[in-house]
Amino acid sequence: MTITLCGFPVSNYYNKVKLALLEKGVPFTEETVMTKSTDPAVLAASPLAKIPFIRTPQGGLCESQAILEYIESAYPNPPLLPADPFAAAKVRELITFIDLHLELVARDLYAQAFFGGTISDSTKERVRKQLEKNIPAFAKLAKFSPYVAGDTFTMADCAAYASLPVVGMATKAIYGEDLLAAAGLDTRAYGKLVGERASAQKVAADRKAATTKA
Ligand SMILES: N[C@@H](CCC(=O)N[C@@H](CS)C(=O)NCC(=O)O)C(=O)O
Repeated sequence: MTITLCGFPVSNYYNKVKLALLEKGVPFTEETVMTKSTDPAVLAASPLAKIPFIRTPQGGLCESQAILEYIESAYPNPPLLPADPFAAAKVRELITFIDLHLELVARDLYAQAFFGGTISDSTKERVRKQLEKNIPAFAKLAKFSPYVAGDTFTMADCAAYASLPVVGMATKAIYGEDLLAAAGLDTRAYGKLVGERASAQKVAADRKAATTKA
């Protein structure tokens, strides 16, 4: 049974899934699929044409968290979730904060922060207000001791390693300060620690190669 990971290695959600696959030693291949595809085969697997999605012998699957949960159930070892149900729920809680309350909010900045576009002052204001509420809330839940959920690397680290730097860079580009750092989150030290893992090194090298090529 093989998995094909579809998307591109610059995407944070693609890299969230890729980290989990690499950490768990799941065999997979990669297929480049860009966003906004109109290919029926892509839309069959990812109806919003969002990446990443995976192809499995049973069919396609999109949404990074659904993919992580599938991988965790299909390939339980090594685990990326604690065995204790409450501890596992706390990991999922962190992922929701990272994906929904930080990354998805900051996403409205990317057009200007990364892609040379322009966003309105009202968007900048709205996003800042939201992030200034959401980041301290995340900081209350996140442990960073040394991993996001505590002493063990979990799937929350796949989300955090992939998305926190993007949130930091986007806010720095738009507001002149990294709002994560401003809230006292040392994501640089965290990134360095996770960056020592073989999985993260592969993700970072592939991201760099894809960026250089583009
Ligand atoms: N909730 C989705 C988000 C995925 C997502 O937003 N992917 C971006 C690339 S990083 C994308 O496909 N954007 C294009 C679009 O939304 O049309 C997930 O967790 O997989």
